Amino acid sequence: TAQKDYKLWLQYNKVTNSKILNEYQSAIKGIHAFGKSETIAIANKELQQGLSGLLGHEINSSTNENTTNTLVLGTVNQLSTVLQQNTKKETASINNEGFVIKTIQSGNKKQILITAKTDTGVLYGVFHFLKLLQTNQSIENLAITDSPRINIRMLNHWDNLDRTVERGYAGFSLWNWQKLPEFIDQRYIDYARANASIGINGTVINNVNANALILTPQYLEKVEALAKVFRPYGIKVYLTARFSAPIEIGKLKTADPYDVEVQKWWKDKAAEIYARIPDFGGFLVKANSEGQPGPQNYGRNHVDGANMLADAVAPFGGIVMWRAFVYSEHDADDRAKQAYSEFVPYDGKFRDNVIVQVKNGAIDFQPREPFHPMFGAMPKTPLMMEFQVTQEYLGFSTHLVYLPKLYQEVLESDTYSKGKGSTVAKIIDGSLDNHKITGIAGVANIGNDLNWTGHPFAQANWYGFGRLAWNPYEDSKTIAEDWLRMTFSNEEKFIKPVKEMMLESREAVVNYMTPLGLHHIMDTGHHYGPGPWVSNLSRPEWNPTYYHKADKNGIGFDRSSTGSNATAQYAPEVAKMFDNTATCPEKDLLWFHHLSWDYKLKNGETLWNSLALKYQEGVNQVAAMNTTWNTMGNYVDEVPFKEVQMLLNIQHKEAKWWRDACLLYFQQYSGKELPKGVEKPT
Ligand code: GCW
Repeated sequence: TAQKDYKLWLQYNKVTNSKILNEYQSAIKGIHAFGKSETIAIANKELQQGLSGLLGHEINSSTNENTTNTLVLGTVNQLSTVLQQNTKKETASINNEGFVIKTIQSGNKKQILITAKTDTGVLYGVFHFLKLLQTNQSIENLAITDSPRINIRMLNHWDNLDRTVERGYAGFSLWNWQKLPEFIDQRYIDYARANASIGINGTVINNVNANALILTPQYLEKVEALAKVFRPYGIKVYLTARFSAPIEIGKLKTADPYDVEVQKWWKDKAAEIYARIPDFGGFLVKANSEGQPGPQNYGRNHVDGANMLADAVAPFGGIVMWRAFVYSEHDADDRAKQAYSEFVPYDGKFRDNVIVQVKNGAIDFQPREPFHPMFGAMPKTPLMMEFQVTQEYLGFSTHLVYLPKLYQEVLESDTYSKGKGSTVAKIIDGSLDNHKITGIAGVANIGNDLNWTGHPFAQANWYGFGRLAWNPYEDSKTIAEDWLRMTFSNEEKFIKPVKEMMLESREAVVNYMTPLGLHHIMDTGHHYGPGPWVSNLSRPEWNPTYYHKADKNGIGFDRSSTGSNATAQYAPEVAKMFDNTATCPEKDLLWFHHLSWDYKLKNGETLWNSLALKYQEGVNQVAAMNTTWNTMGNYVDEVPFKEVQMLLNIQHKEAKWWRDACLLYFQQYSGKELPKGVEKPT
């Protein structure tokens, strides 16, 4: 049964509702595929596999194109003239990766057509069609046109060459460097297929804390083999570039971006990579951050570094994704302000093929952070979103947390950069500032665990990331429901309560870890479990005490105009809202303000009482998740059912651990009793 988890959301279980099954069986008698590319063959095979599971019998995959009740697929230019004419309007409205799914009726003949401008578009259309069946929707009269809103939809693997995964909680890296290039693990193919099913079209296969060896011929040969596997699935490979690679593997004395030999070294390296991988995507770079080398080592700046690499890949159509995750111990009055200060002055100075990759919040992938102030502040530079799918600060792959809720909250945030309605989504999809290159990255939660992600429900975070990358305006509720139907069951008695549980899980983790705007109080280094008391680390901004600043007078980080003034990095409307305790959303209160323990919240309770009640609420929410799950045994396979049960038990125990540890610690400062309703620590 572990095999079932492995299949992710592509279970293709036989449709159980007989009316719906009937509808599908009579509408789909055969498949006809126009075109012979590898991608079309993959699409055809996926349909056969999916349909034989869903309908319970094999479907003829080489049916004559004129037969009624045939599923017809192919790119627009391969279709018959009649079919081309029939979908002219629809195909004109899609982009290169979009697709059209349309019921075509002429006389007694009825067919379903899946078409697109490219083979990859057809493949995406096929997965979309299968999703309709997996989620039991009617296919009676289809008229669907859909296109991705963001160009680059990618995973970032923080995978090291020794197969350890930084912040990975699902086993070791998928990439078996030792056996590559000759040995192609089936897992690479299944990985590509799963990604294609949600529209992911790029992957950075190695860690941003980079090892220059990946750029040597010995490794490039292996990267080439992976790229070959991914290509027909529409997925491009990207690599991280260690800035000091010219020294480490190129025998140069410097990596100074102004040095002509260094520039030439990168140009030659790019040419060497493209000779092997003609569709290589480009480089992702972490520079001058957490000890990584970068242009600042030579007195140069981010623009100098990024543009040098951009010039090297430009002739081949490559891009550079330059990360904005920088902070320094030398300027540590408020870490949250540093990326903005280092980058915003350079707006408009980057080459056309550079995109700056910004984490969703200004600190580091916390259970909740206000959106990063860089979004909206660099209109002349394309900014790409970096979300974390792996749960570094959210209970690893042990806690059930449905992350699309978090992503959606960020994407919907209004930056006001061009007045009301300037949401983060509109910045990263390029629509607000008219950018040609647009991107979104998710730090992968995937490893070689049998079920890929460690926690069965963490599969939903991979899935949901892909869906939001395709359409950042989608509702995370719809995504949760689709995922549940595709993965487990279409029974309403299952869907409704489990969906509720998923949707609440994000707020639960915020409540039992960092309510009311608290952040970064996890134990240090590994970031698992509470550690608000830690204060002895060498760099000030590594200590949890730096972030919560609890004392007898109160708690919270004053980032308002009376404090670090980080609020001033936002557009005036947003700055004003965060700056004032009366208008600052309570969920972000202690992110922006240091308030007395007696400060009254909107519900009339003191800050101390509210904090304690929030911690308790988090524990209660996890208890409720347990109760819900315990009644779902009939709808879920035995292995994932039991796994989730055990994991929820740990999560409940640890929610209490968080509550007790944090409240006992903060109580030393507040000097107050726990309010009624909050369980006493045992
Ligand atoms: O979240 C922090 C992590 C580091 C990571 C860094 C980054 C890859 O603790 O492990 O390094 O961010 O994003 O660069």
